[in-house]
Amino acid sequence: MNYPDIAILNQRFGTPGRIAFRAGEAGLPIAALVNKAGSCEVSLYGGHVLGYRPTGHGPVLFLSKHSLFEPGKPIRGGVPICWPWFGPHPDDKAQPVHGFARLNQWELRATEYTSETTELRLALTDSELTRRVWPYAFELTLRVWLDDKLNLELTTENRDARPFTFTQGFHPYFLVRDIAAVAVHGLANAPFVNRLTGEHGRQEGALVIGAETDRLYTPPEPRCALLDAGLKRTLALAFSGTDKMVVWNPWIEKARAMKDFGDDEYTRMLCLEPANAGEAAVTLAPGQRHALTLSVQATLA
Ligand code: TA6
Repeated sequence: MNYPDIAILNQRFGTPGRIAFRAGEAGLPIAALVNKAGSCEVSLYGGHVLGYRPTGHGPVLFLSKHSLFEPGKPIRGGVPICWPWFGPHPDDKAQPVHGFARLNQWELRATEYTSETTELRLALTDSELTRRVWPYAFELTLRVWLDDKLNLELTTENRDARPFTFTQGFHPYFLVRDIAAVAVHGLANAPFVNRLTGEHGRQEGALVIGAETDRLYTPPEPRCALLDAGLKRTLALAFSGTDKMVVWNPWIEKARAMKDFGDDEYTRMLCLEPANAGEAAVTLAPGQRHALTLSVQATLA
């Protein structure tokens, strides 16, 4: 894959002390954003937030030590963009899980900063390759910006002459000290579907993780909090554009089965994924847009 020239990216879009580009693993172009409240790194491959570190805190996102950084392979950790389908392809199992957006090089559209914020805007548009798999004209834009939070906004525009329906999600891997010492608040009494069995349930109190967990929740409010006793940290999530959130931890067997994930890494991560999945699929008429947003704020517990 031909990556853009890092020197040109810095010349055109960089700002010393705020926005810089570098060649990461396998030469992937990475944008580093900084403001007084923190820093984050974004790979142009996949439109993929790799890391986020608020000032005064440790890393918020998990990145597997075994992740691949190869064209056509997903990065394991950070915030994968799942689009235009969430989970397995509805009809063709030969297609990659979670769509092709995270497997493509995104175009850098703009960077900007103020005294409070630093922002990056990326875009992915249809191509001959994408149309072979998903026969529609589209533009996907991703805004990543830092204020006192990490903020993401994924906007889908239907540029086709026909309506299209898609599913999508942010798939953030949050770093935890010990999966046995975390709890997710804000899901009490929320209905969920167990994606492993298809069974329906209702959350009683805070969610704690003690086995493989893959659930599609309908939280009462589009927000939740991850309390991490080990890190003495709370991550407050707020989202919009869907009323669904997937909670995932692969646990022991699935962790062992994933080549790009350490056998014991399940103890250090939890995915809380705002997603237009299942019945929350989105249908856009030609010219219509839809935005999915997520913000993450770290505070001392
Ligand atoms: O979001 C949960 C999930 O769909 C799980 O079922 C599992 O497949 C996970 O995503 C990992 O997906 P990935 O394609 O990143 O391996």
